[in-house]
Amino acid sequence: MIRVPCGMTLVVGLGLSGRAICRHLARLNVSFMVADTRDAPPGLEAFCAAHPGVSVHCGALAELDMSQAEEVVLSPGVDPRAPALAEMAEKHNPQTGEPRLVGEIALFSRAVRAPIAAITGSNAKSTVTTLLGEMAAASGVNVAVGGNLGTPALDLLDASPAAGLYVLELSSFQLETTPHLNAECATILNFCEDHLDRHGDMAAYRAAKQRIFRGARHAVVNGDDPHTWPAVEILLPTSRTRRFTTQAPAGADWGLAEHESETWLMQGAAPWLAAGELHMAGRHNQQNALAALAMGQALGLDAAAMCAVLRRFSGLAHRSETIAKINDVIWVNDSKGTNVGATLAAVNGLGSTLSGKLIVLAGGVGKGADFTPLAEPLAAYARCVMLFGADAESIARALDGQVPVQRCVDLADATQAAAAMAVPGDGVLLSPACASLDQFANYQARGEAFCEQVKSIARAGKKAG
Ligand code: UMA
Ligand code: ADP
Repeated sequence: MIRVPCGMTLVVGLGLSGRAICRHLARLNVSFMVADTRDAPPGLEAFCAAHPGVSVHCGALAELDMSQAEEVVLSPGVDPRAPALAEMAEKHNPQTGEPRLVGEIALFSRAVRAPIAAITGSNAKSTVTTLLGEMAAASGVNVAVGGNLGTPALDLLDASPAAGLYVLELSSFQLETTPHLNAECATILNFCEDHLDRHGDMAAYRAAKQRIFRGARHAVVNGDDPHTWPAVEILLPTSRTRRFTTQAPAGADWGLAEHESETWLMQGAAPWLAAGELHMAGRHNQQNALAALAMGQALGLDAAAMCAVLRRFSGLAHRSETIAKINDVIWVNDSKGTNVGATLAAVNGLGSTLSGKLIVLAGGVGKGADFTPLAEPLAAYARCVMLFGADAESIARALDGQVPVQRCVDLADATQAAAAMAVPGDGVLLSPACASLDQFANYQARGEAFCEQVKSIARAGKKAG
């Protein structure tokens, strides 16, 4: 057994967050040591060079006696329910009452001196985080944006110490080790099955997300999805809860309604922006725009500046992104569609606009999800589903013969099969409903591989033409 010395902090994980936690503790002059369950975590040598004298344990956490540690700070990829952490999970600091097992965002909320806008949800976090960050900047706020997206939260404190607002995308992994976030404004955008391999069931996944509202001054909730509303034990006053919906809005809610024979983004009876002015496609992105407006309003951002951002923002790469039109077939990269909810939004959004049919490329690591909600929209819109990756068979079983499927060796094979099948008017959609980690480094690598293949199909199409 290796003992974590009495009073020392233990950082678990040497990834992006783990290294940010170490830099933060070093800045605070807190003495710490590091553990990573992998034998050779990436970047180990560089870390040791940057932190001489810091002891690093690589291997099972059970080899550590952490009972005397001041605090154990987990990276988001480390499950706090690991048996080796069970004893620590029960301990609290007698002075502050805070748990001794926390994550990087707990350290962030302890150290931050400016308001936090916190965004979670099963989907749309990155889109809304980016939008809100741009809205704040356009309103003249010195804003720092990061978290699960981009720069780790603790690095923002160092990189932007004078920020007047921190806009954070937060995952359920980060939230489940955050006792009190105390955000100025917090939202759960939507809720669907994801990460069940980590959280076990939907109740635990929702409970992790709900922590975003602890100590929040304002909440923004999805009126169409009660799972996003603060749970009874952390109810906020109604006056500080703003709702967005895809229906016509009541009261001060945000929603969509007809105005001058067009669909508009409205607050109550007040028209803000015609939906047609958005560059982001699909009803789900109109919902995202409403969520960003509701948060921006709660934070006191400038209305005209927020609308100007919405008029120019064209969406992020790998999210329902149209990458080519070849022989009247549209090719769409939605590699960030890593759960059923995202793929449903992409299938419904694109399927309803085509004169032909969809060919959907799906598969990868399903994270324990139930794929049956995909059967009905795919039966309505898809010519075929090209399946690849670890959970291809679970998807095939869930579709239960309602949609033609073709088994493919990998994404490249699926892309070629789609090119051979598509006819003018069709759309080919990569929206895997799964994580990519069985065949790719991450969703970006999967999306980039798809884009490269589509480019070569376009070149071959031109030659043939
Ligand atoms: N790992 C071990 N043993 C360890 C530590 C980590 O096996 O002791 C493994 C984890 O299981 C995981 C990988 O190493 O497979 C990385 O884990 P990590 O916690 O070190 O991850 P970081 O590099 O710190 O990146 C994390 C987020 N990753 C995860 O939550 C898994 C990044 O989100 C985030 O951008 C980054 O912090 C900065 O805050 C990525 C992600 O996939 C994009 N997030 C999930 C999602 O969006 O669905 C939640
Ligand atoms: P996250 O950071 O939560 O993963 P992103 O903005 O990166 O969110 O989008 C992830 C996926 O979710 C993409 O496939 C995107 O097209 C889809 N998506 C975006 N907005 C919504 C929404 N409101 N509802 C469902 N899916 C959405």
